[in-house]
Amino acid sequence: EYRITKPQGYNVSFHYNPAMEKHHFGQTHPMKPWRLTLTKSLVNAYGMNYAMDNYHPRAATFDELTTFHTKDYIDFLATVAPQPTPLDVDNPNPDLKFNLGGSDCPLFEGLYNYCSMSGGASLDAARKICNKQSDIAIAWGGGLHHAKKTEASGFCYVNDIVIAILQLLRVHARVLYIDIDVHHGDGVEEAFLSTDRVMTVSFHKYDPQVFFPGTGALEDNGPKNELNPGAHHAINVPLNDGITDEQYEWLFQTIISQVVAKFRPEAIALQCGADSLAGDRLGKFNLLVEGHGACVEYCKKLGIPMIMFGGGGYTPRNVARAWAYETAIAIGQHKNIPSEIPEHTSWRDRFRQTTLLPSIEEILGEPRTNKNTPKKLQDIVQHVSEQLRFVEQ
Ligand code: ZL4
Ligand code: CA
Ligand code: ZN
Repeated sequence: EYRITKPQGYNVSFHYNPAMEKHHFGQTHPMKPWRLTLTKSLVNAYGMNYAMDNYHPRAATFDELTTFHTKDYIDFLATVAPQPTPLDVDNPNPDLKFNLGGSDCPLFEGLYNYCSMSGGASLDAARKICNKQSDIAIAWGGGLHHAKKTEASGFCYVNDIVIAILQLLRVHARVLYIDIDVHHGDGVEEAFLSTDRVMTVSFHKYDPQVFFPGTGALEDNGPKNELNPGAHHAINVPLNDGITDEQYEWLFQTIISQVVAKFRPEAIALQCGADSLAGDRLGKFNLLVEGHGACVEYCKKLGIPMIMFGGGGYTPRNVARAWAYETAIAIGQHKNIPSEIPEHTSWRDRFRQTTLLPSIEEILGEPRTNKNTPKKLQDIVQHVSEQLRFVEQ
């Protein structure tokens, strides 16, 4: 019934491979690929598909995956036999390598297909930005920011973001990477530590002894030596539990406006991890879909070509809400769609909920205690401003 018409002169593309959802990390593993299906069904229920170019991208090839990863690692990923999920967390099979086969990065059935589809969709999005067919390209199946050159980490095996940014760098002089997942975007940061053509900015919960991956302190801005052009090009925004929309939006806009003024990116890669939302199974922030989406809206308004990636997000109904709402922001329709989720999605039956934008009380009952003091946020902004003074105009 809903059908949003295509805007003239502004192109948004949606890169989605429906075969990703068939993959399972294992019972009770937090990462649930079917959240992508839930997202897509909500996007379609609102008729947003009519306002975008929809692509079913092919899987990335071996050569595409090895633009970042080593051949050894991708060879192993492509050929290793699936293993039952280990129950003993600390003692995964000693024959396994590359940090594979533990409880975070299990060797599930179809793993290589899953990874190459995620990478393929993000690379397809990057190509549409490079050839200017899209102003915004959306790849919710990507955003797997922890994967390293030769190692899996934190539910991530292939770093589709790095592969997509390498593609953007063929055409664009400078790319800004922004990461609003509740975890530190360590894999992307590490990949570009030695170049001044990529600046990385991650907002995340930071509590090194307790919270994964334990990196991303305020003072970590890339190796500082005279010979490293990448020095000062890694920005970290460490946060505590309970941060609110108001605080997060203020930090995001204050920091990103300064970064953009100084770095003058020609393209933006935005990782939209939805585990920074209130009510997430792993994250403990108090962000609403509106607050999370305000970051996306702010980036869109910069008028710089942009890829939007997925990432974390462990309460599937909230992930779908956020990514559907952010798809609406991309096409400029978020103020026009009703918060009441269309009847035929059977959201009422499945989740006993009917709104796209629930209040914090509807999500949590009681919000998390906010452990972010105004003083701490001021100090963060102060430190970032000082770092940016080292970045050449
Ligand atoms: C699980 O229930 O902090 C994996 C992982 C599997 C099923 C059964 C096994 C039970 C929570 C997490 C034992 C699980 C123990 N199952 C996991 C140091 C850790 C070692 C592993 O959003 N145990 C590791 C990774 C993080 C650690 C977060 C975020 C990705 C992203 C982008 C990655 N790893 C302690 C935890 C479960 C599980 C339940 C889990 N793992 C929660 N946090 C982690 O940034 C996509
Ligand atoms: Ca982050
Ligand atoms: Zn995360």
